[in-house]
Amino acid sequence: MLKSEYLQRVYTQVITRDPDQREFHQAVLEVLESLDRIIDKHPEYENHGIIETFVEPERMIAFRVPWVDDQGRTHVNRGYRVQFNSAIGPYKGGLRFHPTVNLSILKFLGFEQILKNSLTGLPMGGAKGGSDFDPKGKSDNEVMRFCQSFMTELNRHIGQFVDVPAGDIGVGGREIGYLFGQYRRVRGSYDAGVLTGKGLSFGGSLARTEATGYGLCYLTAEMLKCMKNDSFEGKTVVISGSGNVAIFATEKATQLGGKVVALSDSNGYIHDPNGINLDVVKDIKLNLRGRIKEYADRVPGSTYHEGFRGIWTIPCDIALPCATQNEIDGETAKIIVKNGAMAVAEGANMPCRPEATQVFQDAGLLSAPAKAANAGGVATSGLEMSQNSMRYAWTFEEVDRRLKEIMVNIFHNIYDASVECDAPGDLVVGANIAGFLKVAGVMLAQGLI
Ligand code: NDP
Ligand code: 2IT
Repeated sequence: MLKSEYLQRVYTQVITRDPDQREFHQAVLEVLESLDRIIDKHPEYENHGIIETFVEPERMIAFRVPWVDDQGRTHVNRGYRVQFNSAIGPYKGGLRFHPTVNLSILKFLGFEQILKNSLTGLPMGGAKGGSDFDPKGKSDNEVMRFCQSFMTELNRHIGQFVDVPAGDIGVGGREIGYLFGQYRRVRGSYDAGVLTGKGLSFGGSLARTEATGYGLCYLTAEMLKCMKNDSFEGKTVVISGSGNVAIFATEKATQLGGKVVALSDSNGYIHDPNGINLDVVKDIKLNLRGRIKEYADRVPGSTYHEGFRGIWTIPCDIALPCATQNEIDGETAKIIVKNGAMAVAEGANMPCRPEATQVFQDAGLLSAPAKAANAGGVATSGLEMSQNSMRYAWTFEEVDRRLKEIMVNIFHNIYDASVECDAPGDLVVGANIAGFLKVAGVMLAQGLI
């Protein structure tokens, strides 16, 4: 129950309007609980209807995506783009291709993206899109035909000054390439800044591929340094997932002196007490598009276990969930605490259920929320847009330096916000409030109501 009658009313309306959108409710409630601490100081929010406006997307686009498989059969998927908030810049956020995609998932992700993008300090609004298409087991040609059909519809809704999609689960360099090719074809114009995560030879930014995982570790390192006078050095790290975020989090955590001992996919997890051999993982996942199980066949001393949740029974000092939403529940969190972890940082979006975050906070673990911890991906997308506008490309070192600076700034901004609203060290509250104040201020200044 929220203390503020206004916030409770808004939350009740969110539930009543879309009773089935559980993930969206969860994301909204967490933010409203944080705002509950400051709402009395801001009567202008209620007077101008800011919160009820904030929780409603500016626009939701849904469309059919027909495509033909290699056997000549027609399939029809659903495509979406949720353009949530464009107060501080063009809509920006990833596309997810996964069978679980629906409006609840995309509204939760788009909502989180508004605050995340605000925290980066770059001028980007919030959006998310995608499809219930499953790229797993599809040939390159099938993925290409799907992407072409998807973009044939999406192209009219996006643009470098309008809405700039990028990757997310199931959408990586291959998909962005096909999507960009189709955009260029149907528009007859080379608008490099319309998508981010592009290939390096057609407007992509160096370090964008690495950015989310690297950024996660930069923020975690700053948190460890400032809040515990500690570092990754000598720490055991468990990372869930084995996709883009997990792979580059493993790379950076290892470079910073940590030992990553486990990775997973939706079927199961591998445990390698000697420390993950990332070359093998990259070969399996990036070259062969294989399953994480194959790691145990290739690396002596490692083991594979069915079921992705079991990864959290492996003791670690630092837990970096990098797979998907709600993978850590309260019970799992208790196991992580019991095994002696000191910090959790969310690489995935909303991987911890609210009960889990509560368990971590009650036990005194450092806990970095996704909208801050994984903001390095979209921040570097913002840097890609800057480079596209300049028609110029920075070096890897230059982009990486800017990424690191942004992540360090985010940590300090959210930490300072937590102190200012009387919840020192509660980075969930800090991130929600710091992200929100900026967007709400702009909504008021622009008279968007
Ligand atoms: P990828 O598609 O590259 O990898 C996803 C990984 O998560 C795979 O190992 C996948 O396993 C696993 N996974 C997906 N769904 C589930 C599920 N339902 N249960 C268990 N495991 C699952 O995606 P990313 O690495 O890009 O994304 C991972 C997370 O990071 C997502 O939450 C995404 O929103 C977030 N994120 C991504 C950013 C980016 O720049 N890419 C930026 C910020 C956040 P399997 O192969 O078996 O499906
Ligand atoms: O969740 C995210 O921040 C992303 N998937 C990256 C979005 C982007 O526009 O780079």
